[in-house]
Amino acid sequence: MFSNVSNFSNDVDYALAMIIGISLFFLVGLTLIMIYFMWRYDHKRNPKATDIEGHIGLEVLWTVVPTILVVMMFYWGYNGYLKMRTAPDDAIQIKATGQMWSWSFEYPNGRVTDTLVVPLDKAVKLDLFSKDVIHSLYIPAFRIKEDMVPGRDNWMWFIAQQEGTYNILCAEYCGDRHSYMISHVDVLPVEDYEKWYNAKEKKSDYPGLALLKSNACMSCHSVDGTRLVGPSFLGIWGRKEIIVLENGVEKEIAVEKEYLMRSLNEPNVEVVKTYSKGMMQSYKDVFTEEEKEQIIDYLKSLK
Ligand SMILES: [Cu+2]
Repeated sequence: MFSNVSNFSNDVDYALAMIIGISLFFLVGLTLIMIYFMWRYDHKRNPKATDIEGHIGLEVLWTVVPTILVVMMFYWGYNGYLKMRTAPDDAIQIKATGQMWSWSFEYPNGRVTDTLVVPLDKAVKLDLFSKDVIHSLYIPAFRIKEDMVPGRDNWMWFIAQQEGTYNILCAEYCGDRHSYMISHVDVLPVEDYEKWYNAKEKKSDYPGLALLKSNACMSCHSVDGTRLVGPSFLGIWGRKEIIVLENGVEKEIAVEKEYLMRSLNEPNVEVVKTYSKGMMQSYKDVFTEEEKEQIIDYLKSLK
């Protein structure tokens, strides 16, 4: 009757259905009784008001029954919660990182991806990290959601029980492009997963591209000319831009190595006109000088 996509989905669906069921029963039941009383004891049928003394039996009944129901609701919730917070020791450990505005997943062999790939029927533990603000990794089909809080380690685990592709969303508002923090999890049969896991990743012609991807640069800079939070990378090399200097003076420049380097190191000093200051962090110490060169090489190629 309930979803069986992950080892938690059944429990969560059951708890939700029971709580909604109990709530609906009382909503409908109490409403009907109220309507009946309004009819039965109105002025015509019951002209003389009478005082009704307390009734021990009823008092006990409507104290005991709701107490039992509430304890049952607590039990369903607590039971599911306990399972979610008890990961098996042999779970595959994957490091999941959220940043404005993308996800990355790092596997034990060092492989890094922007979508999650997991084997069927195997326990997977995600160690959760945030590079900037609070994000929340949410896989609706698995019925799991957990916050990623910068500076505070967190984790979640699951067993995927059905092959397929399921959405990954961010469930904590984290800025302008929060709604674009979409990825997915592919659940593969074990053999296919092993094959995927052990496959050599093709080396890109541009190591700079991998650097941009793993640092979520493309969340704010498109490569197809679309205007996002920052200027598009398409055709950036040699492009004439009006930049606004710190003293507010505007100046036309051609984007070349010097400006790109400065934008990586001190991105908020000379911002291209019409774009907001303070949207980008400094990558001065994030990338080595060699990596910055590689990034610029890749940007040059985007004509
Ligand atoms: Cu987010």
